[in-house]
Amino acid sequence: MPTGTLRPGIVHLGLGAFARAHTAVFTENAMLATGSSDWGIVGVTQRSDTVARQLAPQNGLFTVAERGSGAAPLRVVSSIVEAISGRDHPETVVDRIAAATTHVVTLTVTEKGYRIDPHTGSLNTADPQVRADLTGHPPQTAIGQITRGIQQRARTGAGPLTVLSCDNLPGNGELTGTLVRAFAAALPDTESGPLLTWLDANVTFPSTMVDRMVPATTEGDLDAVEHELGLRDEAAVVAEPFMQWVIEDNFAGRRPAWEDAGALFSTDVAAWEAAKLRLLNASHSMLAYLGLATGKETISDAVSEDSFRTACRRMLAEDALPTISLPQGLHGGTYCQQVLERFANPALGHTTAKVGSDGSQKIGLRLLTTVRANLDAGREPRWAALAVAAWMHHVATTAPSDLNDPLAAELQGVLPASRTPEAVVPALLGFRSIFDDPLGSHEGFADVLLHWYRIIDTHGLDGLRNEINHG
Ligand code: CS2
Repeated sequence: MPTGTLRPGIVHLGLGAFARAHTAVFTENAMLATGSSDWGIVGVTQRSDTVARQLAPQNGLFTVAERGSGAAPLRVVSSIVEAISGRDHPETVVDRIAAATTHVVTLTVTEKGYRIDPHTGSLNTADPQVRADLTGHPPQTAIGQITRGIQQRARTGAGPLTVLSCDNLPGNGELTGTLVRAFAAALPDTESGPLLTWLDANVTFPSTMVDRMVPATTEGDLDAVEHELGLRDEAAVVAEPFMQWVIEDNFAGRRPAWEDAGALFSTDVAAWEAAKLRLLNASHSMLAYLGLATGKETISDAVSEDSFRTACRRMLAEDALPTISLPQGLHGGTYCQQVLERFANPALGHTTAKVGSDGSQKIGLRLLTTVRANLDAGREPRWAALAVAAWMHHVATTAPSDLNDPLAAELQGVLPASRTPEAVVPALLGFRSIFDDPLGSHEGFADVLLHWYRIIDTHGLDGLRNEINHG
């Protein structure tokens, strides 16, 4: 699209590679399909200002390079009209959310960006940054930014707003609404009362399910794009050809015609999200931790190990599929087959380290849901337990400074000095932010975890091959 002609209509929080390769592309496609120019995106980076700095000299333009079979030619995307560093310009972020021209706030801030208290499922008001945001400092957390923006809209009468979470969390819309309301309720009474009344009447939080594998861009990717494009694009992203977006149609005001760009509007987003988390993301995590335990650098390397593919297939077929309700239009067997084919894309370079990061935030949603459902039904979640044991092994064998997880220090804190399987498994099972009661004290689960942990720790890849193939 010609740059400079778009009007901003969306504020996006969390301008990482995923947002550029997914949300920005769907939005540009919707504008191209309808001829609308109302949906320019104001992108906000959260903790690091790198992407804002990369995009600024390029007028927000960036390249999407699809990798793998069926890849489209390079594409320059122009739907981002402004890129702001939220860390450095928090007041501007609030102003943009509060602008009357803004109708939708989208967010991809990853699981940890929501600041959820694992014990209550609501906002962690003990988090130092949440506390600072509540005291009236220019907000730095996504929930603080959104709530302060809504508060300013209420004061200025800027009109309704839709907040659209695009992160891998079940019921992400409802959850975001709960967190925003919890933030509003924690403000002084004089502020919270009017804010909550306005919010209830003017703001909605639809749920969505997003899907596209987008690895972190490497220098090698940038060089390859430069070679193909003839220009250096510091903000280029690589992605698989596949992309999907399922959205609950509950908008407070105007929205882009994302359906004209291939998004599916559905009343059953919860089922789509559960299927994605417990099939795709669960097996992604399983491959990541099995790969990390056996020196495999990428997801495609991990899935090309026959025994790991078998373990994934069996987890999907025996543990996950029997315990979820699929949305209409999704065929479980076909979906699982496609997911494994997508993982095998050798051109993507999706690293096991990246997918394995932030495990404390991911395994509960992806794997322990399935574990619980099986235990409740009196079945042993043998394969899901393998993935959890591999995560435990990753936590216990990674140097503290290398463990990429917001709870790294707390996890290190519960690990015993002796790293034997018999010591590590119960110690991590006692970590209540992840394994609540009764799961953390379930003997059958502890036994199957210990079984797998011993094999990984003592016999490595050969032991895994033997046990998976003959188990
Ligand atoms: C991955 C996801 O990094 C991860 O945890 O499992 O980012 C995955 O690539 C996406 O959800 C695919 O849509």
